[in-house]
Amino acid sequence: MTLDKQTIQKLAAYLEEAEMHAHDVTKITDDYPQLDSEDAYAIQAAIRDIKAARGTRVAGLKAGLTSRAKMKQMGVDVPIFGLLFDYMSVPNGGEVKTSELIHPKVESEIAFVLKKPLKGPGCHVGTVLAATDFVLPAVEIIDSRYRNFRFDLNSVIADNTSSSRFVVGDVAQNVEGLDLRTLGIVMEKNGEIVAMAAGAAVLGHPAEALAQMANHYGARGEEVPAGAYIMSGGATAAVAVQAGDAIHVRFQHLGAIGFRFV
Ligand code: OOG
Ligand code: MG
Repeated sequence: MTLDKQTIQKLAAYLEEAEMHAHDVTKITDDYPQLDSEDAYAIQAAIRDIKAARGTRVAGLKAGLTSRAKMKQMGVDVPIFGLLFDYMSVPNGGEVKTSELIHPKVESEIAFVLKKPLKGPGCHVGTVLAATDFVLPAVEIIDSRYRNFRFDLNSVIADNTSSSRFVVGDVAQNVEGLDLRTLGIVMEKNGEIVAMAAGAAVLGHPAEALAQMANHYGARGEEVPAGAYIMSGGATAAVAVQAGDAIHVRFQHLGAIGFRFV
């Protein structure tokens, strides 16, 4: 920790303001190069508290930068963890308003809902699968608040890992009998295939993202609660979108997700 409480608050307000007014800002490490990951997660938590004071609730948790494709695209090679809020949920078949966003991108993910809490340290793929109630297909719409979508690890953690919107599919499946490593994902934009992946693109197994999340929370004396909706991170690279674009993603065994940007 290198920042005092007041600076954490100031940077949280700076990023919250950028999100709410859909305007980009310079990355916070330009002004605070010494900022460490503890500071960054503290800023993320302060953003949560600002939103909570307005009545906004946490709707889920997410892991990010969990696939080689995403790590390479963003030049960062450590998984990160963020929050999803109630207003970010868009129904399958629905519309996303680009006027509320800065420079959105879409990525395909596998989401989990737990029946038992996960308590790190020591969680692994087996722990996660035993605690999983069901999995769902998901698409995340990320929207960095930073100019030109460029950032470093601590800046993006503070910016709530670029969380912006998410769409959950309708098909829930038990993990028994489902091999999440070979589960295929085909993402189309305006009828053209723009990205493809198998579940193993995410840390070898999407459940590994939740194991690392639980170990991260565990190191802070917190657990990942039962019932939580959790996204395991983009299996594909993220694809830039604009108003008028239609996204359609087919997930093997898990149905499809479709929505439009207006
Ligand atoms: C950070 C968020 C990454 C994912 O699934 O990898 C993320 C970013 O790329 O802006 O959500
Ligand atoms: Mg994501």
